[in-house]
Amino acid sequence: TGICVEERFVGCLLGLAVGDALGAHFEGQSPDFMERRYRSATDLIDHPPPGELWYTDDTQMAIGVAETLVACGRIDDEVLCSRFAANYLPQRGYGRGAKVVLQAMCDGEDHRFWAENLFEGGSFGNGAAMRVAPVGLLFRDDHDAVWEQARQSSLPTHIHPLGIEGAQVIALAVAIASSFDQLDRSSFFEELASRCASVEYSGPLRRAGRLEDDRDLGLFGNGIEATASVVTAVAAFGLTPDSYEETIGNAILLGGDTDTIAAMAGAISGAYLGVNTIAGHLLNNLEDRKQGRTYIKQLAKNLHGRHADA
Ligand code: F2R
Ligand code: MG
Ligand code: MG
Ligand code: MG
Repeated sequence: TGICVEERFVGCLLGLAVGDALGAHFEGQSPDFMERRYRSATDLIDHPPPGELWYTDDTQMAIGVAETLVACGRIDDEVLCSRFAANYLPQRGYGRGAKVVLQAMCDGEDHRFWAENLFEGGSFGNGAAMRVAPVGLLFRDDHDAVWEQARQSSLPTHIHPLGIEGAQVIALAVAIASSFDQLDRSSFFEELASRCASVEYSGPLRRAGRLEDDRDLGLFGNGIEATASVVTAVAAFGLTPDSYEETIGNAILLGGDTDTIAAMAGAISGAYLGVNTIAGHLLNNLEDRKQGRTYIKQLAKNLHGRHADA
């Protein structure tokens, strides 16, 4: 098909934002509610809630990661924290712990103390995975670098090994997806699984590689913990790699952490299929003030410029 690399960078970041913003309408709903409201993924995509699509913390923090990579060519902890603080808007809807850590960053306080102590062993929320896609794009040609830079991008807020590994899985999925015209599904899942140190990811990733039926997607979870949403997002992409719409639609129909699962699945799908795959009626409805659609598109192009220079 020959999708150019810049289209993939733009598709990834806008695919993340559109998945987040559409999913945000349903965050916290039960699977039963979703099933009663929509007949299928296509039904949901064809009949989105009316009005502008507003993105949430997932996109806002992914913007901070991308800005850092454009400015530094890698994750610089100080720059990343200053971008997170500058972009912090509580009304975007952040995780309970993330809010405390980010407020401390804004106030110039010891945010590391909170990242280490709010939860036993640190956070394994999906907040590091939801924002990591730009890392997978910039380092797509070096999978060891993807793995290490994804870890670095997690540390300001998520130091629990399962929070970090969730981010590493999503970043690598983006890197691989952005590199192929014709994805080999079994080697995709096998590479992801074999990189993982935790059985919490490697086992489900291998099962996801054999998934046939979208009705089984929910078995991988729909929760706010990385272990209950990262594999689900990758599995949603793996089921329908040739359709961005079905991928995010199936992710959102699961209920639960819909914005985040659709953001992660949408980023992988957009990196594989390119920006032209995203339905116009969704993309054109994405908010476009300040750091909206136009800004995100330019940010993706600048990130691609960084990649081309490397
Ligand atoms: N928070 C939300 N949505 C609900 C509220 C939105 C509402 N509309 C509003 O306006 O406030 N969504 C966003 O949060 C998720 C990402 O969360 P993140 O950044 O990982 O935050 P946190 O607090 O670090 O982790 C989330 C929760 O996971 C549980 N948890 C994490 N580590 C734990 C541990 N070691 N032990 C026990 N539990 C742990 C906690 O319940 C955390 O609060 C995304 O969905 C994003 O969209
Ligand atoms: Mg969110
Ligand atoms: Mg977070
Ligand atoms: Mg969420």
